[in-house]
Order: sequence, then structure tokens, then C-alpha cells
Amino acid sequence: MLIIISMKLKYAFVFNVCLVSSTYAVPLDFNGDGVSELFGIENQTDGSPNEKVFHIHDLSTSATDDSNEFGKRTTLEVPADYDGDGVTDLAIVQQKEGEGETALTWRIKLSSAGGSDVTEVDFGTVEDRVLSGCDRDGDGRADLTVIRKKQIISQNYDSESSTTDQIGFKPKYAACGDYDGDAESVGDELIAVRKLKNSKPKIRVIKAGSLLQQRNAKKAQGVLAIDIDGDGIKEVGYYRHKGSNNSQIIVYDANGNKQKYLVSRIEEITVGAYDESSTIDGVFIKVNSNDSFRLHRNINSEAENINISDTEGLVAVNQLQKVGQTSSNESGCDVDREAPDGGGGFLWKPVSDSNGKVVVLTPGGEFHENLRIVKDEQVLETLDYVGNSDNSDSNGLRNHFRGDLPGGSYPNNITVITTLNGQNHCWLISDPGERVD
Ligand SMILES: [Ca+2]
Ligand SMILES: [Ca+2]
Ligand SMILES: [Ca+2]
Ligand SMILES: [Ca+2]
Repeated sequence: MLIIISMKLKYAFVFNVCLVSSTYAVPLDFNGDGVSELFGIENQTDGSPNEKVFHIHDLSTSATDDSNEFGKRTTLEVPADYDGDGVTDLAIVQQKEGEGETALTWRIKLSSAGGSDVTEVDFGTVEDRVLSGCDRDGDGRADLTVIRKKQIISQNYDSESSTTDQIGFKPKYAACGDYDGDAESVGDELIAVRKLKNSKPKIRVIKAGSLLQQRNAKKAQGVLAIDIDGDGIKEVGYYRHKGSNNSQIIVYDANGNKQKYLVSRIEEITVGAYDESSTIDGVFIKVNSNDSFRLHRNINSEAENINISDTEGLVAVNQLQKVGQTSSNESGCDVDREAPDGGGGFLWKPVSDSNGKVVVLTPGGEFHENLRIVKDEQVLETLDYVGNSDNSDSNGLRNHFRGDLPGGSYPNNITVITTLNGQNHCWLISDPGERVD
């Protein structure tokens, strides 16, 4: 009896190793058993250097490992298998430390190095959006990946040189996945949503700068790289809100037909391999507004309520985010600020000297991040951080942000919102065509 069990275990182990070397690692698989764990995050908000806590919930044992504190309020979680051993490595991205630094530092706890030492790599800048969980060169190791305006740039953590591909537009949402079945040799494709002024948004699948596929993505709120038929190749999917309590996941099957799945209203979502007995992907959802979590072990199965104590958000792969940006409560105000507030403070300049577009400066000595323009709780635009400078009366460095339009092009009564120490600071601009100083 004992012998049989040990043979089974040995066989399972060998099988796992084969999987790892020949196909893609399962996302968010922290113990390497081929099943995704549920990754939650808690923010202790205690100001400690590692105030965020990963809660890693193992579906087969129902045990939660909350021993990993890693990252602070403004860091992004980007766990993926960077060393290619089939085990997810905890990783975060943050702004490089030091005054005036605009680089991003990726901090990775490689499982192959024991999982506790931190490997640091500088890659990308704070103007870029980070995209986690992509293996662009197909070597089985997740790449550091950013989207910089209309380009996707990636490299392995231990590489000196990066690869840049053209996307052709600035994507609203994006994810990576294998859409044509050749990921092992060529690497992941990019799936990205293009928002158009006078027609429906489109999802495009782009391979090394060329368009493979395009689909409608009406009212898309995010994209999903999901395998709904279990053949190991991802289908093109997205989600949109449906009424006040539900969202709809829409996936184009291999014949181009739309498959629709009704789920609870999505605030955050990630795709994973949650069902041991199925090769069809499932989704883990943070439900909007009431901090509860639901799991569909595969996309066709009923939702299960999941309770992981103290978990506030979920950790997703394939999120497109800027460092310092919070995915929820983007449009609410924690601190109402005065405008005008006098020289050296906040400045809204509708027509900048350099390019005629709006430029916004935040008060001296306060390191504001992620400046966005909001109207009726909708983010109209997130401005690009372009650096900071001092002048004689500013009480320190003022961060500069640039927009795509002259100030007069925005509607009246907008709110400028920034993030400072995890709180939203708000300035009301009643007439965006006028200078506010
Ligand atoms: Ca696992
Ligand atoms: Ca690993
Ligand atoms: Ca790679
Ligand atoms: Ca498939």
C-alpha cells in the first residue's frame, strides 16, 4: 500500500516537471501543483516598508498562507513565473527610490532562489503602464513588460536587452496569451482594446506588430485571455457591465461565435486554472461594492462564494496599470484641496508653452502621483507624469503632468484627482480654459 502511494507521488512529480518544461506555467500557482491559487491582498496601511500582505488560498486544502508581506501602498503586484520553474514568484513594481527618479524597479522573489531573496531589476518608467504575466519570447519565463504609448516593450529579468513591438494605438485594456498555439516557440500574443471616437471599441490580437484578429468589444471594461474549450489556446474575451448587479463575460469561440457568461458585477477579475479535473479556464472575481469574492472553477460552472479573511482586493495577472494607480476608488475624494492656492502650489495651465496642451503642477514638496481628470465619476484622461522641477517660491519640487488636449477642450466643472500616500486629493476646476494658480 505504501509503495503504491509513493509511486503515485513520484509519477505525479515527474509529470509536473514535464509539464513545466514543455508547456506554459499555470498562472498564480505558488506551490507548483498545476492548480492556480486564489491570490488576495491586504493593505495594513500602517506605513511599514512592507505593508501589503499576500493572502494565498490553496483550493485543495482550503488553507490560506498569509506569511508574505511584500510591497507598499503604491506598489503594483505582478506575480508570475519569471525563472520558469513552474512555480509563481512573488513580485512587485515600484518607482525607483531617490529624488527625481522616474524608473521603475521590479522586485522579484524567485522561487528557484528559495523565494525569500529579492532580485531587483530597473525596467520601464513611471509613465509606462505595467502588464504582468506575459512571456513574449516563448522561453517559458514571464517577461518584465510595459506598454509605452503605442508600443509594447519586454525582456526577461536576467536579460540586458529588451524587445519592442508596435501596437499601432494606445490600448485602453490589454492582456497577453497564446491565441494561435505556437507560444512555446514564438511567445505570447498581445490582446488589446482600441477605443475609437465614432464607432465601437475593437479588440485586436497582435503578434510581433501584425494584426492577427479583430473583434467588436462593445462597452468593454477589460479584456480576458481565457481558454473556454480546453485546447490550451486562449480565446478572445472581454467583459462589460450589465445592469447594476451583473457583468457579462463575452468570448469569441474558435468559430468566431460569441459565448456569453453572466456573472456578478465585476470590480476585479483574474483568469486561472482552478479546476483540477478540467482544462477549461475559470475566473475569480471581486464583486463590486460589497467586498465579496466569487469563484467560477471553470467558466461554465456555478459561482462559489469565497471568504479569505482580511483580503481587500485580488491579485490578477494581465492587468494593465500604472504604478501608484489604485484600481478601485479612482474617482472619489479623500482630501479636498483649494484652487487657486497661490504661487508655488497647484497650477492648472490650459495652454503650455512647450506644446499648447494642458500642463498641471502639483504643490511643492508633495509627491503626487497618477493625476487624472474626472467628470461625474468617470476618468476622462490620465495625464502623463513628465518629471518635476523647483522654483524659488515653490517650497520644493513640483510634479508636472501633461495631457493630450488644451485645457479649454475639457468640459466645465471637472475634478483633478491625484494620489498622495494612498489618498485621493481633489481640485475642482470650474472653467478648464482658464489658468488656475
Ligand atoms: Ca497550486
Ligand atoms: Ca518561479
Ligand atoms: Ca520570456
Ligand atoms: Ca481554446
